[in-house]
Order: sequence, then structure tokens, then C-alpha cells
Amino acid sequence: MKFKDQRLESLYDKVDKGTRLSMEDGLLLFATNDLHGVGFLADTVRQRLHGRKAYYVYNQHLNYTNICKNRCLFCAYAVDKEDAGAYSWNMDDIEKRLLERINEPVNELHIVGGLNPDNDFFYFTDMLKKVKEIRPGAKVKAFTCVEIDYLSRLSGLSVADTIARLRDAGLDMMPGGGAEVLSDRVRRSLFPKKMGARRWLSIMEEVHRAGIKSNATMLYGHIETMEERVAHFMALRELQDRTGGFCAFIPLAFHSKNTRLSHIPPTNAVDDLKMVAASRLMLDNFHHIKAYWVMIGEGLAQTALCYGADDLDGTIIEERITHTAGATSAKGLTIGEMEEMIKGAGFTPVERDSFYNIL
Ligand code: V47
Ligand code: SF4
Repeated sequence: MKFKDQRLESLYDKVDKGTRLSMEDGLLLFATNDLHGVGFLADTVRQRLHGRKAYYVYNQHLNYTNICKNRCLFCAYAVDKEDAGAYSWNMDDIEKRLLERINEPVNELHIVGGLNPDNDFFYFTDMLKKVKEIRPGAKVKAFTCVEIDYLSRLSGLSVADTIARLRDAGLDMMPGGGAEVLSDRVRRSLFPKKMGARRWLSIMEEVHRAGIKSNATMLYGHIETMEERVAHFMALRELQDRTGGFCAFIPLAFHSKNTRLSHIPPTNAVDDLKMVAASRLMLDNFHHIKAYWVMIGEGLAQTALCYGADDLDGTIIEERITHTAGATSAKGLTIGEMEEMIKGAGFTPVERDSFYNIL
């Protein structure tokens, strides 16, 4: 294989044979300026796993409160209780949001929110029960390790018992948020009140051992180094070797508007595509890589399908977290728009559920 950057030739041999890439290989993927070469390598793996298929889900996001005691520096969404615009939905508000869309074929509810000290354990189990009662056919993908950690400390229950209670109330799966960058250095600077890498990984391991599948993410494009990005991949890959509980990985491009890091410029298209491609190549035991159109925009998400991504996430209906931080993408998409995006990129749209069962 001829690459513009000859250093990629040894990676091609590994990719061709299905040999695992190393830390140095991961660093090379970010260091090289041969974007097309990196994309070609990632597309080789993507085509092997999924051919021309590109997945999406008909989902609805519910962000039940923006009151959060953690106040991570990168987050524009969270506020204090006294701030203008603070909200926290009660069960009637949640019911109202669900009923507004009850005639649509939503099959995934993506539910996350801030850590509001006024919400007790029963708030979370009541919410799951309410959602299951109104939408019995939909999969409930809710809460991150951050909420599990909070609930376990709040209730005095073990992490395993916390997960069991949530599962009994209707939790089907967990989204991948809250990991940010699995680096204590980054944590100390950007999210000192949030759990560290070791705790995130150990809670995720317990979640998987309890039979709950999850996704994983990485928030990139702020102060993290390339070494920290690759180390994050390797930590996830190592956990996935042990549990097999991750369904998909989603790179999340940092948006700085309205945050305390507003001096940081937006990520650029080359870095966004490299992140998708490097994820596909490093996470050889993850079946799916999502290009989250909300973060990188519809056009680049289409392009990412040729750079290793096989999934565009979902219709969403109303996204709040990234739009508060300045995202300019739509707040939601119709099924028609989603399918046109995929077909326009030369792929075959496949509607799925949260577990990638084809609908
Ligand atoms: O954990 C917060 C991130 C995450 C900003 O699992 C920000 O299917 C960019 O995890 N700029 C929540 N990102 C989103 C998330 C997610 C999204 C889509 C699909 C799935 C899935 C998971 O958003 C947070 C945090 O890492 N975030 N602030 C910001 N200013
Ligand atoms: Fe709270 Fe999550 Fe925002 Fe951090 S990222 S402040 S935990 S809502």
C-alpha cells in the first residue's frame, strides 16, 4: 500500500492482519498530516465490520435538570439553583415531555442531567418507572457513572446495589458520558469535583458485570495531550477485553461558548475526522463508532462515515447540553433527514435500537 506518509505502511500491515495497534501507533495517527491515509486505514476496518451500513436510532433526549453541584469548567449547561434559567423537572414535567411525542416511533430515551442535591434516590427510580409506564416499548438509556456514584453515596448502598435498584426500576442501558478524559491531570484542572478515572472505570466494570451494557465517550479538544487521548483509548480497550460490555464509542468535540474555557477555539474538521478514525483503529474490540452529528455538524458527520464511523446516533428531538455551549447543528432531525444524510454519503441507512438490533 502506498501512503503519502510512509510511516503509515507498518500500520497498514497491522490493520490488514488484525493486529492490535500500540500506544506509539496511536500517537502516529495524531502526529501525521496524512489525513487520507489515516482515513483509509479506519475505513478498511469499518468496511470489514459493517460494509456500507450506517446506523441510526429514533431517540428522544430528556435532560431532567440543569442544576449541578459539580460545575465542571467545560460545561455551559450546569447552573446553581439560584441562577436564572435553573430548572428541575418533576414527574409531571417528564410525563408531559414524553406525551408530546407519544405518536412518534421513539425507541430509545436518552436521559441524563446534573447532580441536583434536591433529587433523592426515589426521584431517579420514580423517573425510570414513569418512563417505562408511558413508553413500555422503548429502551431506557439513562445516567452515567457520575450519577451512579452520586446515588451510591447519597443512599449508602453499594455500587452493585445501586445499579440493581435502577435496573429493577427500568434502566436498560447507560450512555457513555462522564468519562471526559481519563486523566487525573485533566481532571484536576477541568472537573475537580467529579470522579476520577479509576472510579469511572471501576463503576463501569460493575455496571457491565450487572449485565447492563453501556457506551463510552471522550471529550476532546481542550487541554488534553495526544498521549492522554491514546491512554484513554487503551484504558477503555483494556476494560472492554475484560467485560465486553461497551456497545459504541463516541468522540465528543469540546464546545467552549458560555463556559469558563471560552478562550479555547473550536475543534477543526481535520482533528474531528482524525478522532473518529483513531477511535476506529485503536478500539479494535468496540463494534461501533458514532459520529455525533450534534457536536461536529451534519456535513462532517456524513464525511466521518468514510473515516471509520458506522453510526450517526439519533433524531434526538431536543438537544440542550451542546447547544448551550454554542453548537450550531440542528436541535433534532426527522427520520427523513437522517436517512437522506446517510444516503447522501453513499451508505445504506439502518434503523436500530440501543443494542444495535436492526428494526
Ligand atoms: O459527559 C459537556 C459532554 C457529555 C460539553 O452514549 C460537552 O450514546 C462538548 O455523553 N462541549 C454528555 N461536550 C453527552 C454524552 C453522549 C452524547 C451522545 C450519545 C451518547 C451515548 C452520549 O457531554 C458529558 C460531557 O462529556 N459535554 N459539556 C461541551 N461544552
Ligand atoms: Fe454537572 Fe455533568 Fe455539567 Fe459536569 S458536565 S457540571 S457533572 S452536568
